[in-house]
Amino acid sequence: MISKTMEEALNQQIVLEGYASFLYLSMASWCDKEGLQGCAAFMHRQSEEERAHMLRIFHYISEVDGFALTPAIAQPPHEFESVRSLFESVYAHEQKVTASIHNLIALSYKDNDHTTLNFLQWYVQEQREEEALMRNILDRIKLIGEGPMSLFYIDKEIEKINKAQIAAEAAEGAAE
Ligand code: OFO
Repeated sequence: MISKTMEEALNQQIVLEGYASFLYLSMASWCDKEGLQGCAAFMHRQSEEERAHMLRIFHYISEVDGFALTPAIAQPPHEFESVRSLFESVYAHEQKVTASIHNLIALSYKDNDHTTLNFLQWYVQEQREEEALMRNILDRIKLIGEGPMSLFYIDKEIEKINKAQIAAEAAEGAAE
């Protein structure tokens, strides 16, 4: 059984993860419109991942006898200045999610709630990996540069990263 405060805080995290899922879906659509197929595929996969993150919390709340709420999601932006600014927004959003997970952890300690503390460890690792991935992408975009010719190479690079992510996830799934 979790505290009422924890239940509310976890429901807020559902909102954040759900927003991330829609934000990345919106980004996938923009990438498609710009002819960036590699980036679009990357964003579609990220969007699915965020939905899975949201559902993981949703199920957890029910499991510990709380009341999980479907989130009201604000419409995310659908226009982006450039690929670089798009990935900068992703990185900023991931940092926000990390801070929110850390606040949930602080609340778990305050509540002496070891069950939720244990549940949240998965998210700590996930956020570390996500932030590192986004920093890596931004570094590559900076290296390639952003002229009109660069977009093709950026897109190829993101496509490569996306395929590597899919392969890593498949390997992880097979090991489980
Ligand atoms: Fe679930 O917020 Fe990103 O990973």
